[in-house]
Amino acid sequence: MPSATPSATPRLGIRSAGNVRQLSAPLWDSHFLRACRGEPTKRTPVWLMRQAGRYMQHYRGIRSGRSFLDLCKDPAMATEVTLYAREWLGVDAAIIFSDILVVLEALGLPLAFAAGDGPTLSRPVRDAAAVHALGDPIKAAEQLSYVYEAIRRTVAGLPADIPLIGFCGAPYTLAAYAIEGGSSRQFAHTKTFMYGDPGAWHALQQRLVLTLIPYLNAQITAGASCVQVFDSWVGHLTRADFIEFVQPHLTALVAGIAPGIPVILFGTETGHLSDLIAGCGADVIGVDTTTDLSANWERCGGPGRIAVQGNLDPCLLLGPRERLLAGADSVLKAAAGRPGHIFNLGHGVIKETNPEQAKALVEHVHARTQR
Ligand code: 1CP
Repeated sequence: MPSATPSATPRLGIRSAGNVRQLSAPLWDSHFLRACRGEPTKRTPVWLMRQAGRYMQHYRGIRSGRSFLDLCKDPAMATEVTLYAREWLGVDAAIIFSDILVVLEALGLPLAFAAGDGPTLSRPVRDAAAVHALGDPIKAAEQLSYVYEAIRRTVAGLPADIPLIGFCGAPYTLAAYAIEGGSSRQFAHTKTFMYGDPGAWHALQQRLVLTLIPYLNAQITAGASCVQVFDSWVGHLTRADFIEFVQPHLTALVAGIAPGIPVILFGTETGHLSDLIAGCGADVIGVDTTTDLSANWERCGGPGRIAVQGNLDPCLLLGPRERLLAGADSVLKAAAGRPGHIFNLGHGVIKETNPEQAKALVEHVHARTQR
């Protein structure tokens, strides 16, 4: 593989230590990775969280007759779903088809996705003994070899200038699923555990971090050239709780990821936490719909310090085309063409979305931002 030298002054970011993994020149210079590094791009890169999923007929066809987890564990199928969505939408990056919860299964928690319902983890972690009973982190990361195989196959099938994003759930959000035993609205069990036995909480966070570091690095070795950490539910915490219960662990996770590979930290309703999240070492901060993109960018240090990703309301994809495109223009206006903006939704594509709307959005962002 030909290697490339950095084509612009590296950002002030904490982790961008240059082209350490020796990415190919087309990848290094891709719109998406340039934007992650805060460098100018010929157009604003765009991808959509949950771009492969139930809103696509192709996905529903592949999924029919199989459980969601079986699909995740079949590298050929996961590759097919990832590549199809990327190509059909014409987006600037692919994200590997998988789920954040497979890590909990690999740590020994039985996981199921019942039709139409959210996930269930039938042996919730509710005390220190359950934390200690979790599996060995290195063995858990090894057990996820089907993810690495899907990444190898996907990278082989992608155009040379399209990066693949690897991902994981953040320690807080994974702990919340492990403790609740599934989805939650108020996270009462999680907070009871966290406040009631901080020692066990920190032990659980450490066990997760020790698993997620080799997991993400194996994804990078397999070919992921960026990673996104989904901290979907961390917005439920106050700043003080974030500092006490989350910050040290998220910081340790980011510090353990191979240098030179951009890290996107994403959470919803995290406007009050974004500077703290950025301070954990993110190269890119994910901005959700409820949060002002421009104000938050400045709060995290602004362009030149960090890149931003977001933040169109996914519900706009359900409405009339004109309103959708006007909404996209508002996001672009907030970013104001400043280097380091990656266009995305504020959260994942909703399953009722008409895929044509998603495709029109991608084309619109590309057309509007040619520079
Ligand atoms: O076919 C089906 O029935 C399964 C639906 C589905 C899909 C397509 C689930 C179940 N997960 C996924 C894929 C998925 N999940 C991806 C694929 C890549 C892509 O974006 O195209 C990713 C990145 C995730 C990540 C994920 N899973 C998150 C973080 C992102 C977010 O939305 O905040 C979370 C919280 C999950 C848990 C999860 N997986 C699936 C469900 C129904 C849930 C629960 C959500 C909840 O608790 O409300």
